[in-house]
Amino acid sequence: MRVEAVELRQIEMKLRAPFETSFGREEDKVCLLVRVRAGGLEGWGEAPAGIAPLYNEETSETAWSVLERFLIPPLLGKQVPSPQAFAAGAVHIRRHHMAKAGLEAALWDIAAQRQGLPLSRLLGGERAAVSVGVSLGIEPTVDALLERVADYLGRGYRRIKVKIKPGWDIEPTRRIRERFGDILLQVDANSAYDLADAATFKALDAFNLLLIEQPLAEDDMVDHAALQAQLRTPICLDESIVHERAAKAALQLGACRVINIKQARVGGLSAAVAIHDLCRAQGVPVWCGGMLETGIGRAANLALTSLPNFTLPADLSASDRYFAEDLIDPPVTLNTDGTITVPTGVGLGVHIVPERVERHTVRMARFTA
Ligand code: SMG
Ligand code: MG
Repeated sequence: MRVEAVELRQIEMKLRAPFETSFGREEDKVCLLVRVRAGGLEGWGEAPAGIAPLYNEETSETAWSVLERFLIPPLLGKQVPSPQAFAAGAVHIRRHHMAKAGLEAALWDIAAQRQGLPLSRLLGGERAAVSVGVSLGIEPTVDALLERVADYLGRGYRRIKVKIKPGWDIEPTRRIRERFGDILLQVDANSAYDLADAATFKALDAFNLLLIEQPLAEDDMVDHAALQAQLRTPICLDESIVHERAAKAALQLGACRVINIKQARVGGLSAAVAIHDLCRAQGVPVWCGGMLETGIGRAANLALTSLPNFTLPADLSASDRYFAEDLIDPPVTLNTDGTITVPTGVGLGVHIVPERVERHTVRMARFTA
């Protein structure tokens, strides 16, 4: 495909309610959208880098800069044989995974359209619908959290994930178990602890959690291995798994027993599929994480989650979990059985509403051959 033009947009959308984690509180969704025109087709991708480098090192500003200066110019007017070829050609640019993933996703959208296939099929997906759960932020009180859990269970979500941090861990988990019994429950610390906090995780071990996500520093595989050896509950790594080599190292060291795959964190859908395949070969379950994506990133995540080794519920909720109005129409909705249907149209398979994209754009630039 010959790349004719690329459009970059920074998007800002009010969240329906603030989302608080161990590293901060967000009231707005901020991301970049990448729109590529190639061979007469148009593809969209989302780079979910926010305002501040709190989840990882990227921001919408760094992603914009790297896309504008280093990733987009070499593509303009050139033949790009495949999304994988783009990914391989971008390896020499260090990191900036979300920036790369946004552009690669747009190329995947086009590649799927060219073959007349839904993206899920092109990636090797098999499922028509995927099992999902909801991720709940830190609330002012445990009672407020319990109300949120009740609300989302009532909407049909079958798995609850709660954010934890020191001082907000054992008590909320215990109260959720007391009130809601044997629901599918997991916790996510976003690296807020160190190995000296092992006692907290041993206490959490009693609650029969599906997994404990990213308890320790993202670059500390050794301590994660030491902690995992003390726990019955599987540790799941999120921030630590930045590429396939990190996944290999984590599994070899016993730093986790489950992996959260986010295509944006690992540098794109190609890398995400590679990690999925590696884990599948080793009998390690994976699940699809989320970065509060708009419908555009959500559609790519749904396609990815349809691959066979995504066996635990995804952090993929309906559009109305975060947005009064999504950028796609119809929005993503939850089925009564706690699943979300994988789009079946060609490419991303969702209808992007130009007027809504325009209304939420705070910065835009077009690059042409
Ligand atoms: O997309 O529903 C979603 C959010 C899922 O909790 C979620 N993501 O560490 O897994 C994680 C967080 C990262 C984003 S926090 C702003
Ligand atoms: Mg996480």
